Amino acid sequence: MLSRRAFLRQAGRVGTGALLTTGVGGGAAGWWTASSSAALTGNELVDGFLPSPPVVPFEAVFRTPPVLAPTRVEADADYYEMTMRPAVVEILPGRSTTIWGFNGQFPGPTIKARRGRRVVIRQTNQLPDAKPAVHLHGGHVEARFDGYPTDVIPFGASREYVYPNRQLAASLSYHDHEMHRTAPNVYMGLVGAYLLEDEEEAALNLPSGDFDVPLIIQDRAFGVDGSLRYTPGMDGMYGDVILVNGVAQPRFGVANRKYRLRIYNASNARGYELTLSSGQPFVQIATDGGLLPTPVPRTTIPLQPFERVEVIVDFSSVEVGSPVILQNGLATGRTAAIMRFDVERQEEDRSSVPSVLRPLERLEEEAATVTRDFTLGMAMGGERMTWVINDQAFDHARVDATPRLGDTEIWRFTNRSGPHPHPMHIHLDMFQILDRNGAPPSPAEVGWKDTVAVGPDETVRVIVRFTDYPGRYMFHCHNLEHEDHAMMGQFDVTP
Ligand SMILES: [Cu+2]
Repeated sequence: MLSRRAFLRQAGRVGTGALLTTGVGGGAAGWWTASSSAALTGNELVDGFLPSPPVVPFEAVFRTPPVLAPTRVEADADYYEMTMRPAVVEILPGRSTTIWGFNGQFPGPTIKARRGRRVVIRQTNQLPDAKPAVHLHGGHVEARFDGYPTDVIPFGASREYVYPNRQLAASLSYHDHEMHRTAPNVYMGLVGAYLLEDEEEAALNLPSGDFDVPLIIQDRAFGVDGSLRYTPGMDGMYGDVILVNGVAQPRFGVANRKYRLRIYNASNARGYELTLSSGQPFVQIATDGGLLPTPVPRTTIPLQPFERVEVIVDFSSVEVGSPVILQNGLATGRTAAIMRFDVERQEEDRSSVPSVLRPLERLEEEAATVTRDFTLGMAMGGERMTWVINDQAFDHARVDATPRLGDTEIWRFTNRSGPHPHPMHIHLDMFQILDRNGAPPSPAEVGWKDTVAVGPDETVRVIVRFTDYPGRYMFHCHNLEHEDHAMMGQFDVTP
């Protein structure tokens, strides 16, 4: 553990120091660098910054974040304790990187939750320079446990979060949600996987154990000394080093059999179009909210920040000794390759992918009582451009929607911000996509979602039912720099 002074010295090098002094809410000019075109592909230099030190692709060994053990187990609940603290880790060979991690780990430890069993996590903040609010992304939880951006944990304090897990099995994540500071905090490492499992899914005989792995994909930039460099452009922060589970472009030695990959785009701003160099399709089995009704083969999977997919990749068609590279079709140069699977051994495979996964309860358009319109755009906020919803930056004194508990509503997101996509996230309840520009969703998008990509000039209608918990919740763009400045609103579920 670093002393506070040593830590602040490090933080200065990290580059968040400059961000911290600009304040929030629309005052400071020049919060981001001007080069938005660089941000669009992520491959050019942003305002003359040197590229990160070189990484030899596929040299580092793939790993999965450790699964956290509960500190106490009761009949219907598991208790955990985590401490958010700075830590020095080696991400680039021979260089030290200060991260902010749950338990000092980047990404944080994985929580394995069981449907119907409560999870109680006591979070302690030992970060001198952050006041996190921990949010369970995709979690169906009471407002007081949802990590409202001002419900922060001061330095040295603790806060308990209760997650009932009365929802369908899905790959969720937990991460910081501090007001106007989510982007740098998550960038520094405050994110982890939360895998909610249930008996229905376990009965399906999908690949499990060592063959069921999370891939938490993020991009980061580094200074020559190994420090994380945070220099967001207009469209957000783009790094030139791709990390999977905190490892730069790792290699994963696999058997020639099926794997279940839970793929998280946990990048601040970067979008991906995932492909396999072998040309084989992924078989998508889940969206953000868990299993699809039926598996969907896809050769390309677009994924905006904090969308997730779960896929089965069958390496049995690949000759032992051959590599398969997971690629990003949206990138060129050093960010185009994400990781490599080296098919290095034969192994029996008794898992299967059934043709029917989980019946989907469709929300009917006719059940909706209200349609709400949210136009996504840019506006001048003080002296700089800011991201807005319905021409308004986030204001925690303003409520943007007041659904009644139990009601079903249609929310229509329209993107009027030029070439920038916006992954829109709604807290509290998963939703379903009704249509994109009037066309029904593809089979890969018919499942439950908590984050939906709204592309340039696109109008996406989603349907959502507000259940169980009254109170104030957020909805926002999950490009984290957009969210912080200030493409976010709140809804107040009234009993
Ligand atoms: Cu956005």
